[in-house]
Amino acid sequence: KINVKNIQGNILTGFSKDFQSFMFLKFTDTVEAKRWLKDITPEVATVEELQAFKDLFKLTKKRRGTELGTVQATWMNLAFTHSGLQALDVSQHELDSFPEAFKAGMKARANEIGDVGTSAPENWIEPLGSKDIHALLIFASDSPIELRKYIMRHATILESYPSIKIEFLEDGMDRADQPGHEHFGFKDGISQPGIRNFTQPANPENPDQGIPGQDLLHAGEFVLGYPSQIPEADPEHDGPNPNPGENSHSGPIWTVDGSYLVFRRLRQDVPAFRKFVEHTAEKLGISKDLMGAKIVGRYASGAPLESSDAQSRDAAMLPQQDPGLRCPFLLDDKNINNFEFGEDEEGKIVPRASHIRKTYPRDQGGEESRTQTHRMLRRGIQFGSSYRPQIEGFYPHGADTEYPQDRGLLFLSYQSDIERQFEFVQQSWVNNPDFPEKGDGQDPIIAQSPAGEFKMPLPTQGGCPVHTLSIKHFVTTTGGEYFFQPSIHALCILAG
Ligand code: N7H
Repeated sequence: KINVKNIQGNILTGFSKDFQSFMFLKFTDTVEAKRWLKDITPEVATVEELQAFKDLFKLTKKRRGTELGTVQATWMNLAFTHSGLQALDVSQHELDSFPEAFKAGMKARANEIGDVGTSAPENWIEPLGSKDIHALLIFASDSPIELRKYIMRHATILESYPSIKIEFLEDGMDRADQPGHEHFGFKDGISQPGIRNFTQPANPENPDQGIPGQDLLHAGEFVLGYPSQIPEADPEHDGPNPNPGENSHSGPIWTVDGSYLVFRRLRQDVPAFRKFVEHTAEKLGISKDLMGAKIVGRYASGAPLESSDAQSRDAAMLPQQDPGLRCPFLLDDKNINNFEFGEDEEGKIVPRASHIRKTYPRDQGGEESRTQTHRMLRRGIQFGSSYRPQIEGFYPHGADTEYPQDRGLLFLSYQSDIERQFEFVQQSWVNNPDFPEKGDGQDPIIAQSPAGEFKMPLPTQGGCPVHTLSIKHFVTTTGGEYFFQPSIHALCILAG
């Protein structure tokens, strides 16, 4: 049974709030840091609280027939870096027992995950990646005013603890002009792994239940102390998993019910991405909509390019216009994630190096259980203002005069093993030009090399030529860190 009272809410339920802020703290006095922790632990929102809110929201929506429910909430969650746990006086023996990637921090893992060139840590925004980052407070709210008030309250609490310094504050928000869409214009936050004994499974007899295509994984993939997809006896095991694994575990015993959080500040070059899509579409004689979909694996509306329906599997006849706009049912829970890649082995419909296929290849190359050991719960949110060429034409320095092109994604993912999940995906799939097949190319959205190749079979009536496109680098890492997000019980232990 999942301990919903003990697990922080953003991990399993997800805040899903339009306004979120991230406050990075440094501790310089252990006793004071522990006192502060004791003070704020009662405010940390749990899975149980978030689920109760969701149920209430659904109920009001049903009653009022509108999503504009009156129920609103403001929440806080809390995580620590390895140096933060050290500053809280965790014993050396326990500190040593954490996994390598977490101990090293994201900056030290730059070579493993390909943060090179302009994405290299020496170009990151200070103090992101430095050992001065000890804790991360995540605030989330439906209302920007409530969020501000709540942050001010916490800033006031911090005034009574002068040894704790606010090192950095970053605001994230859903795009007002295109809600739910990231800055390149694509709907995000669609495909998430389901969790056994937590997520409602899809029911073929009742389409209102669950999301078809969302497989339910063992909770230990995302929270420590539960069965995982991998038998513990064979940590290298990457094949089908006949038996649920032993309880996933690493680090001290109090890490049970906690999760590792990967935070990445990813800047997106929207004008360059748009130009690339336009020029390439024109060169290949296809629409911009289809070109974008070939790169991402979904049209901008979120409509999947791949279909579960055999009749619409003619790769040469893919819609040129985004079908999600005309046929909103394609975006229903029933259809939006209900596909595999197995019958499109060659990537004629969804190129094998497209973003969603690289980051979760589903049944590519055989059993899906092989890829299910590398999943993450994504909790990202946008930062910066939307790119508006009309306005930026009037103001040569862009809409935001101080940082005209600083917009992108605050990527957050939860997993129980940073190396096997986030790092593996980034290194062995995304950045690897030979995955899944030799020469397929790199992920055109998030591969970190300055330039790379992207192989795109484009079926025409005459055959299926493979186009090898040279892709530039549209996403730059401007900071990041690995955190551990403890259970409520563990917060009490850390507070002493
Ligand atoms: Fe991605 N994008 O706009 O193109 N992502 N992503 N991502 N991403 C997804 O299914 C995007 C990033 C994953 O299960 C969609 O939710 C952008 C990182 C995974 O089918 C879109 C950035 C990593 C999935 C984007 C970015 C991932 C996924 C489709 C950076 C991990 C689910 C919507 C600025 C290393 C795949 C959806 C599945 C989906 C975009 C970052 C991973 C539109 C712009 C760093 C696992």
